Amino acid sequence: MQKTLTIVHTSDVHLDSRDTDKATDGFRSRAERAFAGVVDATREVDADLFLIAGDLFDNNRVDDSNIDFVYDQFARLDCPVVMLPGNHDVHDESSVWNRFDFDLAGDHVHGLMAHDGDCVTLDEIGARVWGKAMAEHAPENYPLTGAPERHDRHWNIGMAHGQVCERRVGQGSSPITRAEIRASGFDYLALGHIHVWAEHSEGDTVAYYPGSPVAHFAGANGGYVAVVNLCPDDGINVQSRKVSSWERAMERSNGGFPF
Ligand SMILES: [Mn+2]
Repeated sequence: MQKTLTIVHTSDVHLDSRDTDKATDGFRSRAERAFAGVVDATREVDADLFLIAGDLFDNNRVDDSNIDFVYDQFARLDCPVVMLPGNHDVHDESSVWNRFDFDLAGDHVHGLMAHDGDCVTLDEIGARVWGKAMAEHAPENYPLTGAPERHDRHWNIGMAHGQVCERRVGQGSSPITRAEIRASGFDYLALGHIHVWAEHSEGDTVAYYPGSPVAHFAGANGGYVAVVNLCPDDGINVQSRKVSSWERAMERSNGGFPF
């Protein structure tokens, strides 16, 4: 049965330890620092569920130390974590996800890794989370095709990494049409790929891109996560929460001199 839930939703962290010249506060990169900030926010709001909608890793060749960093961050959480690959960490033969050890990450960590769609049922919080791992970021990859029927006893959560558009034709890779969102049956659709905050709700489905939590990747007004409250009586409320700031990144990248 549906219960009141709080979800923290992020995407597009682009973890890559090569950004070492921006190391501060014990982190090796702005992406690491921002991701730790996302985990801090997840703890602070006492989230029931943490969603990462693609591009957690910047590419499939990232050093194993980046994966170890993610294990360490997930060890700070006790809520379920559900992750979907994106186009930078695409789920192919050479995928970083083939090196990710879910046993090491912990029982609370789940990946949606099937190319025809995967669904995690979390009865303890009354939620089902569906998403389809992309094998290739291509115009023929349709992130919402094959979504399951609704289960009315659960919150029906979708995850999709791609570009929201009017029509598939001529709209680039991994298209997600407005009509597909409207017909999806999801209560909440956790989008990823676009680096700035944007709402794409359609019909009864609330849908957001939270943008990258790394302000440096998102522009002057970036650096947010989405905090999603789902309430059986009052519906779904989504708020942005700042986890990193451009000013701070600029200040730090100039040796602490603010200008
Ligand atoms: Mn992407």
